Amino acid sequence: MDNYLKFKELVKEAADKFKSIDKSETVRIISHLDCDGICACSILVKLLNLENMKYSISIVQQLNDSVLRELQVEGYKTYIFCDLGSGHLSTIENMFKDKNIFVLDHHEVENYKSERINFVSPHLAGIDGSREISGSGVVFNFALEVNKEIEDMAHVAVIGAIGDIQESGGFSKLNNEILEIAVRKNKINVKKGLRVFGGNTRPVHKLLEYSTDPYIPDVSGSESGAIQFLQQIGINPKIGNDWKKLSQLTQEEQKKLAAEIIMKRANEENPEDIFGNLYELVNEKEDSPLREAKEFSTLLNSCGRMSKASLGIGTCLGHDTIKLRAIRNLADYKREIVRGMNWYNENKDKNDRIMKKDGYMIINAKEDVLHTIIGTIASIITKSNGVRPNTFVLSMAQNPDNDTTKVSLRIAGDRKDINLKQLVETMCSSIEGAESGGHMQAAGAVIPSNKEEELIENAKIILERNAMEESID
Ligand SMILES: [Mn+2]
Repeated sequence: MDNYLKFKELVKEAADKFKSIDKSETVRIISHLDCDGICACSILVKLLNLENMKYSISIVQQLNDSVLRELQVEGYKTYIFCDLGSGHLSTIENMFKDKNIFVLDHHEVENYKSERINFVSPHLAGIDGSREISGSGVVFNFALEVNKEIEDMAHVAVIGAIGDIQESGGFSKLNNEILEIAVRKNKINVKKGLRVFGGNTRPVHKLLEYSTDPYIPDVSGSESGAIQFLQQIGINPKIGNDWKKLSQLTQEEQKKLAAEIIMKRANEENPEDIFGNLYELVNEKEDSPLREAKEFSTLLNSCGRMSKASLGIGTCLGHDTIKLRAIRNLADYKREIVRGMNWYNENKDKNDRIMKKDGYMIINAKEDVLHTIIGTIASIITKSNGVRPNTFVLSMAQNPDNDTTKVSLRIAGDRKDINLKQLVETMCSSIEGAESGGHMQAAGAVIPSNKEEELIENAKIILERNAMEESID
């Protein structure tokens, strides 16, 4: 059977099981903390609302034994895991013996054949879940099979896919089907534009400074470089006392800017690679961070990371007052990131908390940086000036439980041949109680805090070896 038909078949089977749930019971939903998980949860909540069903929600950063144990004692009849669970099928099946379990996910699947779980995953149908469909896309397909009115939430599944970086010059088949529904329902308008983040909300010079993909020589990573560049090409970066936004440039200026960026990128591999699709949420205000799908996804991520996932869910469901609160929360999140970067800059030349070696860097922020922010800080560091391409950045921060430590691994540049998830797995292999996860380009783990030193020792050996391999070839 065709892979896509097979996937729809899986969706239908699970949806049929869902339809037989007694509407008087409360359904337990567990979803992932990131943008995609929040979108997936929102679509499911909308479905349960449409079906007049009751629910209780938890949003978690990762599924692990202690989370599962807490859920197990709650005594619900039906549990739905979305955007997570694929790596825990055997544990779930063992712990939730006489429960009605749904796992709607797109992550890599543990090698285990479940007998009882209603499991929907693109991987079961031979479809690549990292690229072709997100967790919210899986939930959307499932929900569509139960109630066609869920089409009104198609844009949320598109935002989820964008949050999981599944858009690259367009979408592949399954995501594209969802996008087409969102366009037909007048939720999203696709247009071509400069592929820079924050066109409606950020000053032009700032979005040029922060643009690392496309990379603009002498401009990316440098505020003064960005302002100079605008002045050189005859674009005044200011309007009165305010900085100009991209949407405030005239058509003429926008064309000029695009042409000059291409010129600057003359020595790059694809200098014209500065245009891409912009996905506009047509019902949001022009200058809102909810107007453009990539920014919307960042806002949802910020809700999760500031432990305010419910604001993200309310935003996806279209509640106006909650949207305003989510936008305010985005400002708090940005402040938290600035605080984290300040900590990094104050400590980067001291050796006790930030260890800089040839080809790698190990940061232990302990409680000085929020555990949900440390991965983002590590990503920003990999993109900043002064960090050479292919440098590994391993970062750690204390979790709020005070017993465990959050670990993240990133790499500067776009080296595609190295699997960070595997490196983290290897670092953790000797550490009892460690749980690792992630993907090729961004990976992480949670370890017992009393094993930090052991992890650092392992990391030194592994990162040094991989950094050396890099310098040989
Ligand atoms: Mn996901």
